[in-house]
Amino acid sequence: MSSTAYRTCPLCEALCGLELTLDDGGQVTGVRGDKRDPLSKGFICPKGATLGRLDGDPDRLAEPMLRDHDRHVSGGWDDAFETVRREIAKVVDRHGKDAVAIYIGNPTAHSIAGPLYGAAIIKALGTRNVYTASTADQMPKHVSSGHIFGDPLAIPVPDLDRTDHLLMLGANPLESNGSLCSAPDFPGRLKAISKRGGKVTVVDPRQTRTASLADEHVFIRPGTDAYLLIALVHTLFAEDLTRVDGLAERINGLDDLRALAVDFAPERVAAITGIPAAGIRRMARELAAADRAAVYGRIGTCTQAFGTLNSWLVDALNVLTGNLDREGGAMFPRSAHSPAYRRKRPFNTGRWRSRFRNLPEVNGELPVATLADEIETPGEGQIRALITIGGNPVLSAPGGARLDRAFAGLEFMVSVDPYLNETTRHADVILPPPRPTQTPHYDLALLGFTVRDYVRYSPPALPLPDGRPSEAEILGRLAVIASGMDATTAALDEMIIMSTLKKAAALEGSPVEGREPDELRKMLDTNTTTTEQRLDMMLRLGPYGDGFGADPDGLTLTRLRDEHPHGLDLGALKPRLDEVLCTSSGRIELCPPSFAADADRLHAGLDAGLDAGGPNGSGELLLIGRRHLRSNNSWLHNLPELVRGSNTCTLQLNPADAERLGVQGGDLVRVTSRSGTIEAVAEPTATVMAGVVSLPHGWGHDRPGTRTGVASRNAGVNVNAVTDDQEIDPLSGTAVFNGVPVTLEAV
Ligand SMILES: Nc1nc2c(c(=O)[nH]1)N[C@H]1C(S)=C(S)[C@@H](COP(=O)(O)OP(=O)(O)OC[C@H]3O[C@@H](n4cnc5c(=O)[nH]c(N)nc54)[C@H](O)[C@@H]3O)O[C@H]1N2
Ligand SMILES: Nc1nc2c(c(=O)[nH]1)N[C@H]1C(S)=C(S)[C@@H](COP(=O)(O)OP(=O)(O)OC[C@H]3O[C@@H](n4cnc5c(=O)[nH]c(N)nc54)[C@H](O)[C@@H]3O)O[C@H]1N2
Ligand code: SF4
Ligand SMILES: [Mo]
Repeated sequence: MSSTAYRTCPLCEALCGLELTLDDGGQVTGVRGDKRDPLSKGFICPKGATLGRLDGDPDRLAEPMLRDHDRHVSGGWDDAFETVRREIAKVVDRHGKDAVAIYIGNPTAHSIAGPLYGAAIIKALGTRNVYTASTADQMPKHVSSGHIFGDPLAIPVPDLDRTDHLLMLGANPLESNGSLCSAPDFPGRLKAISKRGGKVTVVDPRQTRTASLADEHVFIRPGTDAYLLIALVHTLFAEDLTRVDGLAERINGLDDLRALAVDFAPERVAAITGIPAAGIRRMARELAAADRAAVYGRIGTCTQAFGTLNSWLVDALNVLTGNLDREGGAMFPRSAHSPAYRRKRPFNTGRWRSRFRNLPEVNGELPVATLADEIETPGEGQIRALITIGGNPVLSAPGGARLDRAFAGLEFMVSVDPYLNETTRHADVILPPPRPTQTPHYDLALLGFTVRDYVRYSPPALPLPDGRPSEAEILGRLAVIASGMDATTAALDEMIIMSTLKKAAALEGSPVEGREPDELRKMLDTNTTTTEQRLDMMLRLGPYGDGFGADPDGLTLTRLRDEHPHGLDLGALKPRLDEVLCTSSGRIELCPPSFAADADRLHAGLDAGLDAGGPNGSGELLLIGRRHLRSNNSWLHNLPELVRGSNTCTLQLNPADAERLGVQGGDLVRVTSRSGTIEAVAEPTATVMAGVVSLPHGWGHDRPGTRTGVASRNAGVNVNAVTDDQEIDPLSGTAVFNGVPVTLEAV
C-alpha cells in the first residue's frame, strides 16, 4: 500500500506544490508536481523531483553528533542539549554575552521553525554578534526599502503575469527559479510576456539561459549596474519621460534625485558599463513607453560594491515610470499571515557597530564579511562560541577559507543542521532537524513575495519517531537555553501567544480589538503543536483571517489544512501602498540622504578612470558567480541525481581571454585574488563577456571530517576562498561576490 502526500517544495523560492508517493516504510517513491496547486499548477524542476532522495539520504544525520577530538560520534538528545547549555553558559560567564555569535543560513528562510524561533534565540542571547546569509544576499533590498518605504520588508515584486515590459538585471531565473519573486514556472511566465506582445530585457555579463530566452540581452561589465541605472534615471528626467502624476503628492526627493542624476548622462557611463549610450537611451525610452513595466534586480545587483544603490535605483525607476504599486508594475504582495499593525520604529542602521572594522549594524545584524575578523581578533567582545542554524558559511560566505580556520579556534560551536559538512565539522554538537517529510511546511518568510497572493500549508507527511524533536522544538529549546530559563518550547510559545493576543486585543482597528485574550487563546486549535498554534493565530489575525470568529468565512490553520490541501489562491496582487508606506514623512523617500552621499563613489569611479573598460594592464579579470539548475548553494551536491553528468564547477571565460592566456578547455587554471588562490578547470565560452570569468559557489567538498560521501567524490572548488571579505557594499554590509578582480595563469 502506498500513500500520497501533498506539500510545498522547501528547496527554493518558487514554492512549488508537490505530490509525494510514499511506501509503507515511509520512503518517498515518487515526486510529481501538484497539478491542483493554484500557483504552480504542476510545475516541478529536477531538484524538487529529487526531494525523496534528499529525504532518504543515508548521510542525513538521524541523531545528535558530539565531537570527540577529531571525529563525531552519535549521542542522545538530552546529552546534546545539556552540553550546549553548559558550554554556552561557560562562555557567557567568562567572556560576556557578545562572546556568543549566531549565524543563520538560507534554509531557515524556508521553514516554519526558522522565522518563528530565530528571533527568540537572538533576543535571548542578547549578543551583538548576529550574522545571517542576508549580508551575502538581499540585505541591500532591505536597506533600500527601509529608507524608501519605511519598512525593510516592503520589497516590491514584478507583477510578472500582467506586465508588458520587464527589465531584469542580475537574475537568472531559468536556473535559480527566481528570488524575492516567488513564481513557479518563472520561465513560462517570462515567455508569456513576449507572447502577449511585451518585452523582456536581461542585463547580465553572461548570456545566461534567461538572457537567451529574453527578447533582448545586454552585456554589462560586472559591478557597474549603478551607472546604468542612474543613467536611465538621468534619461527619464532629461527627456521628460517621467510619469509620477499619480504619486506626485506622495514623493519626497524628486528634485534631489533629478539633480543627482544630472552628471550621469548615458554618454558618460557608456565606457564603464560597456553599454553604448544609444542603447541606454533606448532602454529608458522603452521602459517609459511601455503601458505596464517593471524593473527587477536580483543577486547579481545585490552582491556587488553598489548593492544598495542598485536596489534603490531599481525602485526609483519603478516610481519614476509610474509603475510602483500598479497592476503590471512592481507591487507589494500581501501574505495571509502578515500582521495588521504597521512598523512603528523608523528604519535606521548603525545602532551598534562591529568591534574590529567599525561596520554598522543593519537590520539587527553585522556583515558576515566581518565574522572571521570578530573571531580572530583578541580583546573584549571577541567571539568564542558560535551557533549556526542551517548555514554553511565555510562555502557560502566571502573569505570562506579563512572562516574554516577561524571556526577551528572557537571554544564551542553548535550547529542545527542535517549534515556533517564543511562548516558543521567544526561543531562540538550537531543537532539535526528531522526529514522534510516529517516536517510541517509554511513559508513564513517567502509568502510575502509571491506574484499572486497565495497561501499553502503542508502538514507533515509522516509522524516524528518517539523522542525525536522537531526543528521547532530544537530551536525553541536553544532559545530557552540562551535565556537561562528552565522551560520548554511549548512554554515559550505560550508566552509569545499570550503577549501577541494581548497586543492585538489592545490595538485599535485590529480584528480582535477589545476582546479577551484568554478567550481568544482557547479558540486556537489545540490538537496541533504550540508551533502550529502560533501559525493559526497569525493567520486568524491576518488580512484573510477569520479574526477569531469575526469573519466566519475567514482563514484558520485548520481550514487551510483541511479544505485547501493544494494551497489557496487569494487573487492577483492589489495596490496597497497606503498599507505599506511607513516612513516618518509618510511619503516615498525617493532620494534618501545616505544613498545620495554614497553616490559619491559613482563619481569617484568615473574620475578614477575606471571607465577604461576591459582587462587592464595588469591582466586582471573580473570574477562573477553562477547558479545551475541542479544545485542549491552548497548543500544538494550529495544527491547522485543532481551531480551526475559533466562537471559544472568550471571557470568559464571568454575564448579571447583563453587564447590570450594560452588556456584550453579542460585545462587547470590558477585563479588568484587579493585574498587567495584556487585551481579550477577552464571552460572557454562566448557566453561570458570578455574580461569576465565565472565560477559557481557552494563547492569545495574536499575538507576532511565531513560525512557527505557523494559530495566529497564530486568536490569542486570553493570560489569563496578567493572572494574578498574586506570588500562590502558599505550601506548594507553585503558581500561583494560579483566583480572580484582576479588574475589567471595556466597550471
Ligand atoms: N538552482 C539553484 N537555484 C537557486 C539557488 C542555487 O544555488 N541554485 N540559490 C537560491 C538563492 S539562495 C538565491 S538568493 C537565488 C538567486 O537567484 P538569482 O538572483 O536569479 O541568481 P543567479 O542565478 O545567481 O543569477 C544572478 C545573475 O547575475 C549575473 N551577474 C553577475 N554579476 C553581475 C553584475 O555585476 N551585473 C549584472 N547585471 N548581473 C550580474 C550572473 O551572471 C547571473 O546570471 O537563487 C535561489 N535558487
Ligand atoms: N560566491 C558566492 N557566494 C555566495 C553566493 C553567490 O552568489 N556567490 N550566494 C549567496 C547566497 S544568495 C546565499 S542565500 C548564501 C547561502 O549561505 P548559507 O545559508 O550559509 O549556505 P547554504 O549552502 O545554503 O547552507 C545551508 C545549510 O543548511 C543545511 N540545511 C538544509 N536543510 C536544512 C533544514 O531544514 N534545517 C536546517 N537547520 N539546516 C538545513 C545544509 O545542510 C547546509 O549546511 O550563499 C551566498 N554565497
Ligand atoms: S522550482 Fe524550486 S520549488 Fe519548484 S520544484 Fe524546483 S526546487 Fe522545488
Ligand atoms: Mo540567497
